[in-house]
Amino acid sequence: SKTVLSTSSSFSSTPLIMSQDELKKTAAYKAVEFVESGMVIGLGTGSTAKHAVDRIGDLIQQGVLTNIVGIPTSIKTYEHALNVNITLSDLETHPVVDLAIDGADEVDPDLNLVKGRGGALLREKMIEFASKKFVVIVDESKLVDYIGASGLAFPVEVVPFCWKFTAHRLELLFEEADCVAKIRTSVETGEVFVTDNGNYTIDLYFKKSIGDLKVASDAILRLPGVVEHGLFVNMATTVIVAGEDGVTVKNK
Ligand code: ABF
Repeated sequence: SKTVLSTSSSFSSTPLIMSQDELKKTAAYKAVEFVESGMVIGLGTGSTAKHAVDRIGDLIQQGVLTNIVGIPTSIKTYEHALNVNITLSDLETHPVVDLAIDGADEVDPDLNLVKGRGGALLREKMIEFASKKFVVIVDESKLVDYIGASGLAFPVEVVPFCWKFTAHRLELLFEEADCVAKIRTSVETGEVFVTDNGNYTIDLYFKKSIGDLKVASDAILRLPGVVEHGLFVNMATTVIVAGEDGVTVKNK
């Protein structure tokens, strides 16, 4: 089902041009409307999810939301959420999360996702798997016709041990999709990027479709050396998309 909410004011004849960051913020604020006092909330990572964390912090400060417990999906989000005074916990203390809010890199028409370009896919998947509701927040640039269509990285978290071997096995697995595997390096240092869990990230690039997503997901997970991947099949319950024409709420 689909709901479209207009962002344009009826008092203005000038079209409202929003920056990409404003679109992200619009989607994030809409998602926070689903948050209720007393909830355990999965706090996402990335520039879109950061707006949601800020908004939850503001509403707690204003006394609108009370008894909120946040479960951060990365060390970065942990630090940011502490700064905005959200009480934090983890999956061991709170194994059931009421609602998780997070961004994504690609969203297909069935609400399957690619995540992890922000480097936090493992904790994101663990926390979002434990969530009764998983609300994804994106600007419209993230919508794709099929997974892989953006031509951007499809991340796989691997153990550092013999990572070149794992990268090669991943390329072989997706030979028919003309897959190229690259180790992720840090933009700042040029060194190999190390995840919050002490692992490496192999970014896969496909020239063709990877076919059935569930089959692809299972095949990647069967490779020894792989920890987790950024394909989130059938996990999102809602996707909120902010675009120039308004906010669309897509429910699974
Ligand atoms: C997280 O942040 C990731 O899963 C995804 O890779 C990224 C999206 O980043 P942004 O919101 O900055 O576009 O949600």
